[in-house]
Amino acid sequence: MSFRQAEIAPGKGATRRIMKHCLIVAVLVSLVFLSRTNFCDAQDPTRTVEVHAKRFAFSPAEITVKNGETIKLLLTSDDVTHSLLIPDLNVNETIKKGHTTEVTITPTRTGDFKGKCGHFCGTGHGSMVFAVHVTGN
Ligand SMILES: [Cu+2]
Repeated sequence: MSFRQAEIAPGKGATRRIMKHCLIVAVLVSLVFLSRTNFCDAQDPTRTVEVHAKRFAFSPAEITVKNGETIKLLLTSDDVTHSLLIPDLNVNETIKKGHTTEVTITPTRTGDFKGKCGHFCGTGHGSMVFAVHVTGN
């Protein structure tokens, strides 16, 4: 190694180290960004609806949403543990008393989607139904 190369080499190494660190930071920033993005529900909710579960009904018991609209449901229980199960919209959330469960839905087709309580909560459990009506734009 000549004197000149020895003089240059540390500078190149430092540049490589800085570039490597920048690359690592860029990858980490990308991972954080990607982890915060839910591609199924990429939009911000246009509406928030509070839904109360109480033996033996949901209130409201039905909601109407436009196809493609993103809405956030805030689920709370006024008595015991319930759940909201809407299989066709991929909703399956436990609703515990004293805790608000958030679920965001973006229907991609029109129709009436039936939901129900999926957690046995007493004799009237079978009548705890919910419906999401998805209308065209
Ligand atoms: Cu129930």
